Amino acid sequence: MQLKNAILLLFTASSLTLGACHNETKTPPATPPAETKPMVTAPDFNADSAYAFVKAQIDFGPRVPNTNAHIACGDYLIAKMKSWSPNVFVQEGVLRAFDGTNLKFRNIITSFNPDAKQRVLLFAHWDTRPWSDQDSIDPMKPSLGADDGGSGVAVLMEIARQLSQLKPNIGVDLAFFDAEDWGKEGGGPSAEDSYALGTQYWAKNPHVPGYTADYGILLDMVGAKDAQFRFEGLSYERASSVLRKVWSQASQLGYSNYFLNQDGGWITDDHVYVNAIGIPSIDIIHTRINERSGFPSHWHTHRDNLDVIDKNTLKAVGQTLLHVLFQSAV
Ligand code: AHN
Ligand code: ZN
Repeated sequence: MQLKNAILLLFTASSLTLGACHNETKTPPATPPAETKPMVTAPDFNADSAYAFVKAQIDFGPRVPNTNAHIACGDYLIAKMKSWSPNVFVQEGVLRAFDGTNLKFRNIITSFNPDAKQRVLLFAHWDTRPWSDQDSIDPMKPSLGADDGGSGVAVLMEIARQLSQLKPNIGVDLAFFDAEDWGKEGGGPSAEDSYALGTQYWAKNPHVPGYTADYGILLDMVGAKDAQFRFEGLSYERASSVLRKVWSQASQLGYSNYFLNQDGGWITDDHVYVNAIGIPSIDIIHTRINERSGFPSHWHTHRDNLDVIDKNTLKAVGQTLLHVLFQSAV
């Protein structure tokens, strides 16, 4: 507890210092001294574009494995990513869900600057849950997964579009993992490892043999109005420097109303399996402390549709990530 507080204090102090520097760099002198490093400016994250990418996924309907909508949306995502990078890897196969269903899956991984040694992995799941089991109405029917599935992928698509135009010096890999959300509700030993099947497959069979990255960032439910992101337990334990980097960047950009300096509890999610292969990874996930589930009230309900999506949230997350990527590139 004491250690945590110390780290928190340190991080607040450093973000204030960096914040002061940030504004001064906006207008460089007309003739910078020769020894000055060129400034790397992050591009503007376009939230209208990201919103359109949420809607495009939603328009296919729920992206539940073994459905036509899932196939069609997968094809769409592959085509879009290929339009922005020549390095798109598609892994496909069949995975056995906890209930015995065989899920046809595709993991879609897009690389920028594939030969760079310094790499960052950004990831999200693109499938949606086959049930709306947190809803009292029609719990056996799927929801549209606008936030849960759609939002993370949309933010990464907009980042891909930006990276295709303005290349950073570092390598960036964007992974859309499949078969995340066909997991057992309620936790317990039988729910263990029932989520994130696509990521578990990738961790055992990386798209490039021996693949590694300096760190990873998972986006999960990053599109709802007034979203709140907290320090998730495993992220704090395994990748506290990444949490610090991201939260401090968000704070410099004025997004501290989304990125809270609070404990967020432990969440089983795709980042568990990426951490397990030695890539320190955080989970940017919307949590709600006043909800019994710990997640926003639309989570796993039919209310997870386009109505909950807010461009301001997409902007806060996307702009923060672009700054993190372009700062790492200096
Ligand atoms: C569990 O529900 C065990 N983990 C949250 C993973 C998840 C599902 N994220 C979005 N949907
Ligand atoms: Zn879910």
